Amino acid sequence: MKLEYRNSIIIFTILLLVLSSCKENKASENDLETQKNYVKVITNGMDFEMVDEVKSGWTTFRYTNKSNEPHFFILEKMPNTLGIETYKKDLFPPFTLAFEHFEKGEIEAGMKEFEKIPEWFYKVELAGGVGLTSKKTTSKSTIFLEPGTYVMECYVRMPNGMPHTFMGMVKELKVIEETNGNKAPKADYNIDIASEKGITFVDSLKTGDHTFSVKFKDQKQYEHLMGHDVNLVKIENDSLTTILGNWLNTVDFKAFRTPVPDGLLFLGGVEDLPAGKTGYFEANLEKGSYVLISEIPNAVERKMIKTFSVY
Ligand SMILES: [Cu+2]
Repeated sequence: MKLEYRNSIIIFTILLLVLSSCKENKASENDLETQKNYVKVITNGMDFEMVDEVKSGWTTFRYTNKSNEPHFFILEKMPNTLGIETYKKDLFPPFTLAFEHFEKGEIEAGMKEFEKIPEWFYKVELAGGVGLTSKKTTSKSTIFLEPGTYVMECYVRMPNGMPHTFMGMVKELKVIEETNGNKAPKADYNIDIASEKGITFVDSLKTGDHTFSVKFKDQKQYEHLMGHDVNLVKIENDSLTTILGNWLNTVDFKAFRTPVPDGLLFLGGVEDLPAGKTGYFEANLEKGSYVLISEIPNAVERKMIKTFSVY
């Protein structure tokens, strides 16, 4: 009697599993996004809504920015076994205090706060991410993720200078040993980025959906303590390149703040990767003028900008 009862429970459980997997299959048939194995990341305000853990390997992030501000996220691979708690405990106090000092014009006092930054911070590896993405815009980037613990953040600044990191745009992502088996995407166009040569890309291309590979020929640390990256921006006219370059100079404490200058539409890209690595991003391009630009100080002077047209 007992055994029969157990058997019927097992059968019932199996039936439920079969039914639920049918349902799942049906859902994925109707949803191309699911079939493509995107890791969905959504920002509603000052947040990253997403899973806490992914498998290692080639990973496509589909970033939907539903908010009214531009955002991005960079993945920072943490040293040893450190995670988000250490990140917040050790970095939030010195950084927030420093930014409060800077806002009051107290540069020296602000710099003094940075001396409290612990040693481990300098062992963090920048590991790619999704480039700047305008409000109400979706962007897609593909990055190879090694197993480990990552912290992702967006440090676009509030109108008062405070980076979004301290407003909630910071999240831990665990990448497990098990691989997802994904292959690298096939690129339609390649972009080279190097500290001396700058950004190399074609002068024009046709409208439509394109996948771009971004090859990091080298990498270095600039004055803002980060490396170079590639952001795709649609610009209303060519005179906006200087304004864009100035806005992206985070060494200027007044820069990188919202609201963004008019006439700029950020369409994603690939955040800082180490030398020799390649990242990918996808974009649907309409007719117009575009630039690929790096979020580094003096990007225009450093040739870390490439204008191109879409016809
Ligand atoms: Cu942000």
